[in-house]
Amino acid sequence: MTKATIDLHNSQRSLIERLLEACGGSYPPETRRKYYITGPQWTATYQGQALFHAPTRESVPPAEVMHHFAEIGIGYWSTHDTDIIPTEDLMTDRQAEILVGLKKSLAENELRCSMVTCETFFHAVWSASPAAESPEVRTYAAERVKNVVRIGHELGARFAVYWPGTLGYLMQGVIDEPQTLKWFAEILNSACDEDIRLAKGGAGPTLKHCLEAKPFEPQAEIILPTTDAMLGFIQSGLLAHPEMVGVNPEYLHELMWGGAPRASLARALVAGKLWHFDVNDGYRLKHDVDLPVGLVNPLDWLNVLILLRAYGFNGPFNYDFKPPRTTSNWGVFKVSFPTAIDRFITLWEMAGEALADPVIHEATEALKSAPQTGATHNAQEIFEANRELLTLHEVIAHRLFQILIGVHRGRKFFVTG
Ligand code: GLO
Ligand code: MG
Ligand code: MG
Repeated sequence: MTKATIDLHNSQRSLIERLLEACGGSYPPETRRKYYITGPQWTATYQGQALFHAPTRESVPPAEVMHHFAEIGIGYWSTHDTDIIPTEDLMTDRQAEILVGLKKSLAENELRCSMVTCETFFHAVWSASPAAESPEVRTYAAERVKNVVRIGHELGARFAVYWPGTLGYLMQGVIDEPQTLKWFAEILNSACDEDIRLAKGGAGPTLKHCLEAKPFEPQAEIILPTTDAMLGFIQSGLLAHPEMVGVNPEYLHELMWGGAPRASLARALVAGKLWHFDVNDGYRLKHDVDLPVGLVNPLDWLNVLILLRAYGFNGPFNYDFKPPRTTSNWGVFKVSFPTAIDRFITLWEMAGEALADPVIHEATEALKSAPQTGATHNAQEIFEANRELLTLHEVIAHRLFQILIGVHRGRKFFVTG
């Protein structure tokens, strides 16, 4: 880079810093650290590439990512096995050396590893999925997930996540779905068995194993496309240790199939399986754009957080987003992560306000104490008794909008001209 380019970049950075400062509303690192926010290695190092896009950024090694996370106030780090260890070095002595270095970097940055996940979608070996027809692919997959469990214990993680992105097909009729599901379950059973073995050997409590669904991409059709499908799979009888397995819904993955993330989360909550949550944003029925939280659906996000606060969700919020490819390497840590966290904290606090809001409270209580007609067989009479009361639904929705834009705190808008 020439000196002129370096000067240009520095002046552009100053401009961005000045404008961010002018935005205000950011929280200090100590405040950010109070939330169970986990920063994935793969988000930080994402280079902006996609099927039709060349990379726009350099990759960022774990030690550097951890240093940035510590500065921002992100308390936890998560990783795929292959984000930190090249595929050819997995399960070798080199793996052990790399883990020693990572533990040192975690300690130096006062960071904790919250979650480990197995890459079972990128390498060519997974072209027919981890639960492929070839027994050797499946044996290798089982070794890989067992290894991830060992890495998890080594790094002090509490969660293991499995996103079986390639468990599906591009062309119809080419795989045997029930058989594939059985094979996939056997792989997960190996991970749980290994975990139990390690726990018995004194490695500490077993990990929480969380399944993550996504409706499509990279395959056209996915056999376990939604969080509901995962919940069904957990109870299918195929898993040897269903009590060790829960879900990691991802906000955008539920939108992608046209579902309501809040309702998906609610179903996982009542099943007692909502253990981990991937946070990001995007659009219904489009591909996995993984935008930073709150930039597309802030009202929906507010409502998601109201639900999670109301029902005491205490698991990690894992920042599984992709910093936009228009953002620079510098911008990933100066803009993407801090602003995404600050929007989350703001929405979390607003969710608290909504839960304490007297208007919403009174409206909700009034709906629940609707007049009792005693006419349990008369639809029209019951409807009439509720007719005016039900208008409260729209009042609640209006109030939530006001909370989102700050009117409830006296923010005013004037019509001019
Ligand atoms: C892809 C998924 C992916 C998983 C990750 C963790 O769309 O969201 O990022 O969350 O592999 O298992
Ligand atoms: Mg995800
Ligand atoms: Mg995703």
